[in-house]
Amino acid sequence: MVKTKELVQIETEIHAIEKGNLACPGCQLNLAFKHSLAALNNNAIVVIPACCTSVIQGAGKGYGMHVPIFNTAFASAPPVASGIARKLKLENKDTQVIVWAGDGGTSDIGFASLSGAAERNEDILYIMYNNQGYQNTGNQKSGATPRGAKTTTTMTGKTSKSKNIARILLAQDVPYVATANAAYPQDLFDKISKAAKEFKGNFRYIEIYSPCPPGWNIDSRNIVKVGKLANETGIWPLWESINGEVTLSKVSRRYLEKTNRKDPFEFFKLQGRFSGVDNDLIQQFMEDVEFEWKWLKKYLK
Ligand SMILES: Cc1ncc(C[n+]2csc(CCOP(=O)(O)OP(=O)(O)O)c2C)c(N)n1
Ligand code: SF4
Ligand SMILES: [Mg+2]
Repeated sequence: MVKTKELVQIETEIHAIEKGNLACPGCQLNLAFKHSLAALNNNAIVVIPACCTSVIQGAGKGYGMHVPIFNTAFASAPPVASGIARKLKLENKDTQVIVWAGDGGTSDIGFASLSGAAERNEDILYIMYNNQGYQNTGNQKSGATPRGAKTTTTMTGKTSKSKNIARILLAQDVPYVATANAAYPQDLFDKISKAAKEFKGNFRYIEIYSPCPPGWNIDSRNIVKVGKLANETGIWPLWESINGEVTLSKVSRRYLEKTNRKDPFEFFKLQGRFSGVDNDLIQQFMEDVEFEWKWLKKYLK
């Protein structure tokens, strides 16, 4: 795993996104973007469907991103990226083509074209940053919003289970699939780097847990704490699948044993989106989490 000192050194020299961009204070997608692009030495072309990242990239000269960006309509990001990747291949260029998309653009509106690009095994690294709602347009629920979370369209808490896109793509035999978390930059850096180097030429998918202070109603000073608690409570396990072989990532291994997990109340109490929500819904959400672990245990190498 990349060492903290090494990562700091790399990110001092390579930063894909400038300070003073338009992200809200504490925004985790912003950090996730920086860590991901640093892992690629900024050698990437990034295709972005409508989302918060379309907005934060520019407030004028000197505030933008240091990588070429194609902003696209929602469902067209994977086909646009496919075309760019094929053209780069014809020119023998090694630049990595990324789709960088939100959870709404991935699990709902862009899902058909994502699934199509995976089926064609396009040479794309698809990264979904998961802030669990349509945050750019004011926190509406998405397919990735967890059960129990309040959004502007689920005002007393979402009653259905979230979609698990990583597992859906495993069913499509995508060669590299992983979950990550912006609060664990070293793990994220290593996964992006591995996906880019070892699986070049294939479709790859990484999903990054990216807490959002206004959407989740969290004090931005607690944002990394919430990200870490998602792992420490077992709510967001980190794993990767290489050609269908699933392994738990180092930072999540000890939480396979339920008694090692922190009390989920620690996680819920820091987020306004869960406050006042019926206990039954919270209970069902925790059952969803157990379902995930049951699946993991079945498939672990
Ligand atoms: C077809 C279409 N429908 C709706 C919109 C409005 N819109 C722009 S960004 C966005 C939210 C995207 O949510 P997500 O993909 O989760 O990214 P986030 O904003 O959370 O970063 C919506 C609904 C749009 N641009 N195009
Ligand atoms: S709304 Fe959330 S995801 Fe969007 S820029 Fe603000 S903190 Fe980041
Ligand atoms: Mg979102």
